Amino acid sequence: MVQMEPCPATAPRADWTVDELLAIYETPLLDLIDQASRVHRQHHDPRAIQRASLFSIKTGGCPEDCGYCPQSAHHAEVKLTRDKIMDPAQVVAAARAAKAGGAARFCMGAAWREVRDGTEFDAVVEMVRGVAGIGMESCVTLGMLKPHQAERLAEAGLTAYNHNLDTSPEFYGRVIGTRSYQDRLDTLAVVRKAGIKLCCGGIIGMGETNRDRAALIQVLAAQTPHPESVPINTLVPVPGTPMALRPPVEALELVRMVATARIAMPASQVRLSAGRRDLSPEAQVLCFIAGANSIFAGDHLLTTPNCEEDADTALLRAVGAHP
Ligand code: SAM
Ligand code: DTB
Ligand code: SF4
Repeated sequence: MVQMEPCPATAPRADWTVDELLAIYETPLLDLIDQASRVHRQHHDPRAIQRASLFSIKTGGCPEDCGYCPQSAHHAEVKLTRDKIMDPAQVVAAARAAKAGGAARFCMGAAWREVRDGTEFDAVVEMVRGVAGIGMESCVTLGMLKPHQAERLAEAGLTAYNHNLDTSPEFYGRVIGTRSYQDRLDTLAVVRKAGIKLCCGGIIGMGETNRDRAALIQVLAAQTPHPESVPINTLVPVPGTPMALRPPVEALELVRMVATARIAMPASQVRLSAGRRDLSPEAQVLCFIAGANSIFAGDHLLTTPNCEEDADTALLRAVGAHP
């Protein structure tokens, strides 16, 4: 049998440069969407749009100072009720309900800087085992992780670990002071080594430039293999956080970000994440055309409201989406 070389135009590349990605990001929109859509269709069924459900298993009081985040203890003016770790049985019941509502993936978030061994982590491992046991993809985001902890999560059946780089290395220090970009990269390597898939993306709308957006995608796409899942969040400006008064992002900028991520990481799942509530159905459809193939469904994200379930059902029906 003749061995076929992979098509050079679409084989995943790890050597994108920031300049190349910035040029893609700034391509006239009609051409950009067309290019991204072609790449998307070469690698995915465009009507396969996954619904993921988000659940906060430990809310608020986080020692990190992330400028965007309502859960940081540094932003004392945010009105948020802190909650300690949830009971695993309750979390698995929520996962079961999400599955019945059409979600294929259940994502659990904890407002921690890092994982500490002990009863709380034992509870998380139990949640992961329970979610895997009902046949859903599972994802957790718990902050920094040590190798033995990643191995325990892998053994419990965890599908993916979410750990966002959020923005470019250059802009990072303007957003977060309590940890470094390298800390983030180190945890990503620990996750990979344990054989867990990576869910890693970022946020637009924090005051970064187009070059910062391109630089974030450059770092993501330099991972080998690419993160299997790339969440693209738009800042949800929460009163009491330092970013509460940031001007909203133009929907077409989000379309550009999705398209650039899709072109740079053709085989990854690109997730239209926080901020979707402020998008019209038309803007969301443009994101799907440009390569987004997953949404967070459900009436809340971690601490902020999400889209109405009926509106999502109507949108997904209109585009002919199937899981
Ligand atoms: N503490 C863990 C961590 O930071 O990795 C997990 C939870 S943290 C809430 C998960 C992600 O949510 C962050 O990395 C950030 O990208 C996103 N996020 C948090 N607040 C947000 C906001 N106001 N708008 C958009 N995205 C946000
Ligand atoms: C991701 O990139 N976005 C999700 C998930 N991963 C954990 C979190 C969005 C949080 C939005 C603000 C909130 O609801 O607290
Ligand atoms: Fe803590 Fe994560 Fe929020 Fe940062 S993003 S303050 S680490 S919960």
